Amino acid sequence: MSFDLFRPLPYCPGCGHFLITEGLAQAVDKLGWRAEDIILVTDIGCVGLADRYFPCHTIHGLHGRSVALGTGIRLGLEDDSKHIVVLQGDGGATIGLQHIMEGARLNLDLTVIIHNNMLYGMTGGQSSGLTPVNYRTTTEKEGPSSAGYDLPGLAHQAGAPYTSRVIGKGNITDDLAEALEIPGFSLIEVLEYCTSYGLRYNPGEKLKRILEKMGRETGSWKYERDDHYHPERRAGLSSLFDQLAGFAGKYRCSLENPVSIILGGSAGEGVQTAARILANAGMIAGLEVSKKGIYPVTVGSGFSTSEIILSPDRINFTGIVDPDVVIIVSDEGLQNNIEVISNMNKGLLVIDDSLTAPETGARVISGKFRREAGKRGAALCAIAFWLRKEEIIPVDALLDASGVSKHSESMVKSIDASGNCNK
Ligand SMILES: Cc1ncc(C[n+]2csc(CCOP(=O)(O)OP(=O)(O)O)c2C)c(N)n1
Ligand code: SF4
Ligand SMILES: [Mg+2]
Repeated sequence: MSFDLFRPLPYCPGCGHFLITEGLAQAVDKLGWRAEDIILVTDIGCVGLADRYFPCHTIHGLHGRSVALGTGIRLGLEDDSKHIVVLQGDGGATIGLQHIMEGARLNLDLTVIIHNNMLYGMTGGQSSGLTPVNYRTTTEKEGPSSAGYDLPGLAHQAGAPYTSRVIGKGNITDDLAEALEIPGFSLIEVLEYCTSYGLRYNPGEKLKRILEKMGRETGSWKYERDDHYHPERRAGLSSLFDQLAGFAGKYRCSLENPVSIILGGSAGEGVQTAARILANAGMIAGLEVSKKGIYPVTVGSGFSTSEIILSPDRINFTGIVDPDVVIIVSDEGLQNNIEVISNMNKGLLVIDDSLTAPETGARVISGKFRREAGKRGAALCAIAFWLRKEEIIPVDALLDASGVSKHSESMVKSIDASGNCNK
């Protein structure tokens, strides 16, 4: 099976990240891994642009925390046949160094691919903890005076069964495949250029020469370890999912096809909570459910949107391109979703009556959600209003799901208010 990248890739011309991204796809092909068995975790930086080009599970986290995320996935996954691959820059590796050391020490089954272009590419070429002595950067015109970390060396010392360093030139597919294949923790550092900053400030510098000046070598370093973490070690511990187990299938639901819902409102107005309650209600009605939250990093201001899928069958793709239902309870939610609504040529738009629905091919119903349930209750009220009309799942399931919340009383009021929302 061919593991085709989506193209074109987003990097600047000549960027070393091309070689690694292409090489990784080829290495996966070489190993015969299936896309659904790969979980790609990407760090912040230009390195993190890669995830949307890989046709597998991807997670993009905070700067320096990709190894921590990979660790969480490994520890939480029952299925240890999944391959967790972390893509991180030298900047991310500096910020999250301890996570790498812990992964190596505990011998977690992860592969970390360090894109070492020796500086912070995405933010304009600042020095990182891996910048070599005298390698010129935006922040150090003559380059640092102290040596950057020897990452493969440190991870090796911490107990990694496999670490390696390669120069990002030619074809590195086999080097990547070797690191990927290792059971347990592996780290491969690829030394490469950021053409926009690294080469601009250090014209003519050769990667091989840089390495020589550092007194470091390419190669691989190994330990024999057969103690990598296995999910069986968790036997006897409870999982957060256990808390949901008792609810499953409590209500009957006759849904035959998946329903995708976009809920849009304002931050701080209970949108994500309402979406979670709908998702939980779906689960206690015996459905498969996915829920995503989309909001600005400021969290407490701006829009807040959630995407929920309710399905009688397994959900393989959690994206929503063409929603069946869009529920909008504030102007910020409307503006954030206006393009999706305008592109709808079927489905349903449920919108607060204080707002003007844009041109859309969807059927439009408006209701007095903000007036009846207040700004904090409007999202849940609108969901209940929709459920009463379409009977996708019983409103009782929504009430049940609200009952476990610490604000259950006000939530039940919001759901009850949905009976009075007709204009
Ligand atoms: C904790 C934190 N600090 C700083 C930033 C700002 N930031 C975003 S990308 C970036 C540089 C990334 O450099 P690197 O990890 O080497 O990746 P590259 O862009 O070189 O691929 C920085 C500093 C951030 N997002 N989070
Ligand atoms: S800024 Fe540097 S690291 Fe980022 S894509 Fe361009 S060349 Fe690559
Ligand atoms: Mg970098």
